Amino acid sequence: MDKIRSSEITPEHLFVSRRKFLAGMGIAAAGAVVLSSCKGIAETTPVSSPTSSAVATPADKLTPIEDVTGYNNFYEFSLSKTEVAAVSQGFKTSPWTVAVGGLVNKPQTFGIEDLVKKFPPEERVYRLRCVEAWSMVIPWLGFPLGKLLAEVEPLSSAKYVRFETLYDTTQMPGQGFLVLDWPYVEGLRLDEARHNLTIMSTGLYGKSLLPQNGAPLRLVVPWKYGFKSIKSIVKIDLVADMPRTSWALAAPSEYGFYANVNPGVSHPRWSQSSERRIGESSRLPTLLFNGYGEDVSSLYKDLDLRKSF
Ligand SMILES: Nc1nc2c(c(=O)[nH]1)N[C@H]1C(S)=C(S)[C@@H](COP(=O)(O)O)O[C@H]1N2
Ligand SMILES: [Mo]
Repeated sequence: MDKIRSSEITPEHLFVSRRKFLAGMGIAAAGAVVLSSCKGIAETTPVSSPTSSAVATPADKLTPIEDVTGYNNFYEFSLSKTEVAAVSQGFKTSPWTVAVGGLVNKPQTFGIEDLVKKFPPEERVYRLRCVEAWSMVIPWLGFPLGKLLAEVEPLSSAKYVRFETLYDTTQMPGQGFLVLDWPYVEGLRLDEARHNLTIMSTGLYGKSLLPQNGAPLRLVVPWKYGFKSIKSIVKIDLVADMPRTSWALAAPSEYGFYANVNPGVSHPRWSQSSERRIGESSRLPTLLFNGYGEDVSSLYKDLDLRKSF
């Protein structure tokens, strides 16, 4: 991990809700939050072999697996990217169920093994652009979220999808940190959730996900900043109103609900016009919708792209 200089890293949370910080520390002055730490790799289990994807893959070089599995944002385990892997080692991902309900005809709870059997993983090579201005290229395994949503038959009143990560303070020490309200919550508009590029990932580089990448099941939305791609999901609800999502609640002036990658809209504390590609030496220009505009821009005809963030 020595390729990655900590001086280049701008943690998402360095601005932390003052209210929360004060509440947690019981003191009257707030500064930067102290980061914690650790490291290692968890065991893996085989997945059924992927079917090929109809989706075009980027020409970009794949990010080395060591970086994909060794440099992570997963605050439930650690605020230090290089320590998430070790702290999350041994995270229990079996048995695991995902309850899909809310405004649907057929609410159902799926076991993770049944999901993988029902929707054989396809390989999707996507760019992942973190809001902190670094990026990776990851060969995911997964299935379109739309297939899962079709199983539960959303009602016409359903307009959004709300996702929740596991809440288990015995396994996730970071859920004691006051950076976010736990469990981590994310959301999509229903048309975004049904878009073919939106997948539920169960693996990467041909293997099951490791805990640090969101095992056993995480969302991947390649045209949005990485924080939308919520990890270790246990609950999915179809809802009528825009969900209140974790980052948007913690710092509403910095993280919006849409969070579409947009080089033209700066983060209040840094530019989004370029990005550091992990494992590569030079910075790259950041692309509108992370380069997926041809596929997704039609979803945003009514959004003002000067402030879509
Ligand atoms: N539950 C949960 N999901 C999460 C996060 C998190 O802290 N908790 N971090 C997000 C952020 S900021 C990014 S950039 C991606 C990183 O995914 P990766 O570590 O698999 O590359 O996961 C996202 N999903
Ligand atoms: Mo991120």
